[in-house]
Amino acid sequence: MTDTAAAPTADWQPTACILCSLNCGIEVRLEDRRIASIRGDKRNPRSHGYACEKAQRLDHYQNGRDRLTGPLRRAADGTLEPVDWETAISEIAARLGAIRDEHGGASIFYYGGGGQANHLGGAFGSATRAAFGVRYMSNALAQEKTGEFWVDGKLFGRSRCHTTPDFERSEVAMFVGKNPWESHGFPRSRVVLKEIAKDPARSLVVIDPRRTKTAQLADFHLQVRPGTDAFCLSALLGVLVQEDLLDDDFLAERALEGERLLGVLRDLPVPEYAARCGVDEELIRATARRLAGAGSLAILEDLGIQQAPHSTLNSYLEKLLFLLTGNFGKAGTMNIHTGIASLGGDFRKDAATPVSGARIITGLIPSNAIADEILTDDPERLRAMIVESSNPVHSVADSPRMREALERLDLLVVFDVALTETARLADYVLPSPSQYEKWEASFFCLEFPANAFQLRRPILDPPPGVDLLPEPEIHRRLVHAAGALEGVDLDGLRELAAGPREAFGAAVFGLLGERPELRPHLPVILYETLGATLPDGAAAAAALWPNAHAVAQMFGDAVRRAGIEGEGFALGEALFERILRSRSGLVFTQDVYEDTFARLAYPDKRIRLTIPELVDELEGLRDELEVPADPDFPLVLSAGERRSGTANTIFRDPAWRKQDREGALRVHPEDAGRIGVADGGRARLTTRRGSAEVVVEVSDALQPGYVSLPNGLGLSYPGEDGREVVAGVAPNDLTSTEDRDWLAGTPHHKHVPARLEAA
Ligand SMILES: Nc1nc2c(c(=O)[nH]1)N[C@H]1C(S)=C(S)[C@@H](COP(=O)(O)OP(=O)(O)OC[C@H]3O[C@@H](n4cnc5c(=O)[nH]c(N)nc54)[C@H](O)[C@@H]3O)O[C@H]1N2
Ligand SMILES: Nc1nc2c(c(=O)[nH]1)N[C@H]1C(S)=C(S)[C@@H](COP(=O)(O)OP(=O)(O)OC[C@H]3O[C@@H](n4cnc5c(=O)[nH]c(N)nc54)[C@H](O)[C@@H]3O)O[C@H]1N2
Ligand code: SF4
Ligand SMILES: [Mo]
Repeated sequence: MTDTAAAPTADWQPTACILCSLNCGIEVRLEDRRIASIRGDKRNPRSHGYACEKAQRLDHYQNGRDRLTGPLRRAADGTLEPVDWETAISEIAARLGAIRDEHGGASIFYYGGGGQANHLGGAFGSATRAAFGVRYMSNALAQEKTGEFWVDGKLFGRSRCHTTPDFERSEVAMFVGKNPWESHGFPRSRVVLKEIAKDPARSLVVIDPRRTKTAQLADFHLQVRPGTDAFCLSALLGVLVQEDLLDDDFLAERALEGERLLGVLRDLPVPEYAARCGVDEELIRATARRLAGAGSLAILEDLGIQQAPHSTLNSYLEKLLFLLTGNFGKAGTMNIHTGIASLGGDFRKDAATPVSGARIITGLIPSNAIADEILTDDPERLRAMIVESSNPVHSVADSPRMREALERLDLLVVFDVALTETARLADYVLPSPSQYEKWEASFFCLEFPANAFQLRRPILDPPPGVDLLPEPEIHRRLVHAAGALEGVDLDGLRELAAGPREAFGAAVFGLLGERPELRPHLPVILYETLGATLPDGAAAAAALWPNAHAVAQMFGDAVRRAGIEGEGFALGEALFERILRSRSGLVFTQDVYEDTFARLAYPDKRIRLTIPELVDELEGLRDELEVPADPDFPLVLSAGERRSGTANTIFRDPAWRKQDREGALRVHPEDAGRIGVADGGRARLTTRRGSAEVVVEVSDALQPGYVSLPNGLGLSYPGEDGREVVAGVAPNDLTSTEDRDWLAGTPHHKHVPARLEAA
């Protein structure tokens, strides 16, 4: 049920937590400008009242001391000075235009477009990119999920055939390099984990080198040696094939091209691979049998394998576990979900970056390749960059090199709410109201069978006296300053928008048919026309109107099953109206399991099991059974562990963290003992890239030889006295851009060779 009928109580206002991709629905109560009380919103159709403890700290985002108050420009003396919007926009447009005219739009790069919850503004980025001929773009997905997307594309025919686990209903739930107790990743994570753990008929399987809070609940914890998942996963698959545990009926009916893959798995030396990954062979066999015997199995992989050696191969092997056992397209298994908008790039034909030839997947350049594309004299290099809602100086591998690259650019424009590490390097900083002060939405809509979306309305005004513009308005101004909408009769369209929608739609789509170059500008055109007719200042939501119609067209039955009525155009309109009115969000599609098969993109609706490039890599694992140790860097550092005290760089104030203020390096007692450092003591951590002093937390949840640093620390933040303080270590001061997957370019953040010495 949605909440259109019941209005929220006067002082509790529905919105969402913006700290992770779940965007749990919350209700908040304000005291002056402070977010004073927060509770889970029971009406939210995804989170049903669930929220974790981090949401209680949201005021540290809303009222951070380093929030920007107006646009800034780099002055001749190198400092950032205040500037008015008109000057900033016209200068940026002139400079971007000049770079495009001299070097081509391919030299201007766009990065970001939304963090964990602010994707509405990013939807307007297509207009700015088109206005300046921008060709290359990327975002954080290109340092985690692009390998997985590539695999989806090969298995299912299209990288947008993305599968989602149904843990609510699964008999066996499996997590590979994923610690949902801390990082969530599916709705009501902790509630569901506890339910599975306490039910003797259900099992929890975890592959993680650490005994995480999730692993503590597990029935099967495969505590792999760091970076050896390819051996562990392929040994599990080897057992399935060799012990004849495959779902032959499913494979015969739904899959093709299995011969080569199954041949390799049949010959795979399970005992040697078990030894290589450090997991008892009997545990691997027992786990494989449990997976195969389960009535339903759902699996979630994440950074522990995506940001580690054999990243893309790992994603492939993970997916084979559920495919070979037939756990696909049924309750409690893996299904292909609907979506409200794409989070990827523009899906152009460019297969590789212009300078280093890195593979572009779903339109995104690997984050690790960015510096290579700038720090070169190649005439094709990137020369200007627009960063929107992202902090790449902090979040991309090798921060010092990223900093050098951004300094080398002819122009850097940064959209943000705070003076971040990246904004400090900008030529222009363009500030926006916070996500609680404007219309916003997250496009992380990944659920099945009920997929939900929430359009969030502002719950307070921007602070008095500040000079901020929401991202859609910044894009609109840039696009006009570039002259990209000249000759478009916006007044005429605005008049039509006040009348029947169908006539308005015909006019807009007629225009795009005549002038296809205007298509990327649709969000801005709608914002200026349809937007003016929407209630409560919801102009930015006009950008969602074509999405509502596209969803209605692609998934009409699923939309109607969600209780939205109509046919054709009327269904799209009804969905759009419901989006505008449902303050706590709505279920926009209600799927049936057969939809998963219908969504396969190969015309014959069959899965392709063999991915030749990755089967080659799988065969090559035999050559990696012996790995020589590096005496200079005997440890493996996991740089960027999610903890209850981390939230990417959305909270910049270290005071939000009640414990673990500096983000301790977790170390096994044996390693701590060897270098003579006690719990709470200090040590020096060194990698090939850099060195940092860390606080040590001694913990036997790790294995010897393995140390782990949290993500999101090492940010510069003004103290009470206004002086900048840095708490903890920025993980990417220690990582290198060349440590990446050969195929997708995803970084090996979880696998950095390191050494530790007493400080
Ligand atoms: N609290 C909190 N939650 C978050 C975030 C946050 O900053 N803080 N960030 C959000 C974001 S952007 C993301 S992408 C997700 C990420 O969510 P996760 O992927 O769950 O987060 P991590 O802790 O980075 O990594 C998961 C696990 O991988 C394990 N690991 C490390 N090396 C290996 C290995 O070689 N093999 C295996 N199998 N496992 C390994 C680690 O021990 C860790 O437990 O979290 C989201 N949720
Ligand atoms: N070493 C290492 N590096 C990692 C990881 C790791 O595990 N280890 N994890 C990687 C992963 S999975 C991810 S997702 C990335 C995340 O890294 P980034 O993509 O850089 O994202 P965030 O840290 O979430 O930063 C979001 C930015 O958006 C800004 N912001 C918040 N609200 C608004 C708004 O309304 N408007 C605007 N314009 N800006 C806003 C915030 O101030 C912040 O600067 O980091 C990656 N980097
Ligand atoms: S951090 Fe994630 S799981 Fe926790 S309340 Fe926020 S959105 Fe929900
Ligand atoms: Mo992420």
